[in-house]
Amino acid sequence: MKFSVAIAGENAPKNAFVVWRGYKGSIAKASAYGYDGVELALSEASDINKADLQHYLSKNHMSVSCISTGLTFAQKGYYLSSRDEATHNGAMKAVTGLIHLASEFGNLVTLGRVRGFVEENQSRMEAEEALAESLRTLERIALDNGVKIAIEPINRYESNFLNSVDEAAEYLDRYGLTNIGILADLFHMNIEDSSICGAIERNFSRIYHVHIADSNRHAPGMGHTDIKGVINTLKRLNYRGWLSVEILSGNDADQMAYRASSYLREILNH
Ligand code: LER
Ligand code: MN
Repeated sequence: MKFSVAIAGENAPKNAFVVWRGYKGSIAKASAYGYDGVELALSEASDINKADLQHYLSKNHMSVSCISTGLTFAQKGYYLSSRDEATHNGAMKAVTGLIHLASEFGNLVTLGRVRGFVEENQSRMEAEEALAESLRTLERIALDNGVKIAIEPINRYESNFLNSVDEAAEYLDRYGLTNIGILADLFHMNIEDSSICGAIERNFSRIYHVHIADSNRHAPGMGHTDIKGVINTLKRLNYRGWLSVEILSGNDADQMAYRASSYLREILNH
């Protein structure tokens, strides 16, 4: 199993949920701290210079685990299920650009809050259908480009729509979105799923990516989530995807990132 850590560009806004900022320094540091790759949080493809990115990756023998779209929502305010044309079109355009970028870097795009939510005066069914229609188009673009898409269930305090892994899997099944997978974030799962290992096992064919954080959203090993149990379940199921560290980094991001990678390496080596 390979590990990555979430990073963004130097100028990413404060609400970018990443451990480090600045591609050059973050990629070098991630490599030095024992990670195999980086997860890139981008708002749109033009956030990054592809030649520079390739150079930093090659120099440090690193890969991209996935491209995450949290900033498309957090920075630009775009989301797929929106009834507002400009907001919806902005999301479609940004995600399409990120799918093209992912065809060269990581081959996976994850959709968290950019999925959207149930708006005021909108029924759940309307939000579900609007998202499904967007996903159908994106699914086709992704397939044509050899890229996978995973939606991320997000806990109830951050979103009113698709909170648990079981719920997201049921939604994808119901709308026939067979080529779309799930990003299982252990922090959200600890709040929403009846059993983290149970939900992973039940929906394993859909699990394309894992965000790893402990119950308090600090480095794995610092809370009470059974991280070892989760990793052993993933190992037993022959999980081939990435474990990507997406944590609150506290006052010392370097120390937290180092702690996370050494704890994970220790578990995987035993
Ligand atoms: C994004 O991956 C995530 O987990 C969210 O909680 C960030 O708002
Ligand atoms: Mn996450």
